[in-house]
Parts: sequence; structure tokens; C-alpha cells
Amino acid sequence: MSLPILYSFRRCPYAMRARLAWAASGLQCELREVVLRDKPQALRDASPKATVPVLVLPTGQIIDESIDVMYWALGQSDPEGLLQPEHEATIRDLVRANDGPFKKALDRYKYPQRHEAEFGERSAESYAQAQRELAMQHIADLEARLQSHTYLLGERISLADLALAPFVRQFAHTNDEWFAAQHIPAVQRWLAAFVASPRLERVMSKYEQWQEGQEPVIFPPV
Ligand SMILES: N[C@@H](CCC(=O)N[C@@H](CS)C(=O)NCC(=O)O)C(=O)O
Repeated sequence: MSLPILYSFRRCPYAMRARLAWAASGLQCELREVVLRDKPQALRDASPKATVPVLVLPTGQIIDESIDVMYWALGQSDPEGLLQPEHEATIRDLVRANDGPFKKALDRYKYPQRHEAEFGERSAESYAQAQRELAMQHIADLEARLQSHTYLLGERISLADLALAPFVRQFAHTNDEWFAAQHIPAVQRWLAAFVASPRLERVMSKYEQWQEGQEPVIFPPV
């Protein structure tokens, strides 16, 4: 029986969230590691927008938004109760804030040179700092949530934690020293637990670039 195929890129936070949910579901898939500057034709054929992750189901159905991959996998099997359907509206709001204004500011903070047209009179450095301040508005919202409980929605980990943590990790890693010096103890505690988790380690194995016709790589690794 053929397995679902997941096109992924190890360091992409969208692909990471999909792999986190996939691993949590207990399902298996064939993982195809993509190099973004050398995307395989099979990925483009499956999804012309050719972003990762993309899930191709044995039925031919294509799911090419990371959040939909998470919902699909956990909709099949959710042994940890990550979906928490009673909180779905809040989860969707958190994901919208993350993938929208936070991600936009994160990209500009991390790679200011790619947005030179937006600098105006500012230097690259002051532009990046302004973007970092914008991103911190979202971090402050997360801090308020995490001050009152262990995870974003309460005392149990949920899809929201897995969907947002890879992006907060990327934000922190942009300047670890600066991030560590901020007064956001609850976010720092939550992120440190995520970074140290066997859950993250399990989805961060390194794979060679996928080549058409190669032996399938089964994910997650056993
Ligand atoms: N909204 C998409 C965004 C996915 C996305 O933008 N992924 C990046 C990698 S982190 C990508 O594939 N970019 C295409 C490229 O760089 O060519 C999702 O949630 O799946």
C-alpha cells in the first residue's frame, strides 16, 4: 500500500510544524527532502505554488498549506489530544497572528537587506530593529498567555504550541543574546522546553535531497 508523500525542507518552520503534527499522529509517510533552489518537478506538478510542506495523499488529494497538513494528520489520529476542538477558534486566531504580522516582521528583522525598498531614511539596522519591535508585540501576547499556564491554551500541549514554536525559535535564533536579555520569562521557558524536547529532535533528522526514483524515506524515523 502506498504511503502519503510529504515534501518537506528541514529548516522551514512551516514544514517543521507539519512534521511535528505528523509525528504526533503516529502515521507514517514518505518524506521527500526538498532543496528550495532546486525544487523537484514532482513537487511543482503536485502544487504549482511549490511551497513546502506539500502532502500528496494516495487518493491523489493534495494539501499544500502547513496548517491543513497538521489538521489532516491529527484528524486521522490524535493520541495526545492536540486538536482540542473546543479551542479551535483560538488556535486559528493564534496561527493567523503568527503567519501574518509576526512572520512578516520576523522575515524583515532576519533579512532586512531583502526589503531595502522599505527602509526610507533609515539604516538597515534601525529598520530591522523596528521590525523586531513589531514582532515583539506578538511575543508579548504569547507571554501573557504563558504567564498563566504551561502551554498556549492551558496545561495541555496543543496544536497551537506545535504550530507557533518553530517560528518563535527562528525569531529567538536571529539574535540569541538579545532574545535571552528580554523580560519574557514565560516565552523563554516555553521555547526552551520545546527546543530540548525529544519531539523536536525526532523531526529534525537530516536527509539528502530527494531524487526521483530513489528508495522511499519513511517518516518519522523509528
Ligand atoms: N502558507 C504556506 C507557506 C509555506 C512557505 O512559504 N514555505 C517556504 C519555505 S519556509 C517556501 O516553500 N518558500 C518557497 C520558496 O522559497 O521558493 C504554508 O503554511 O504551508
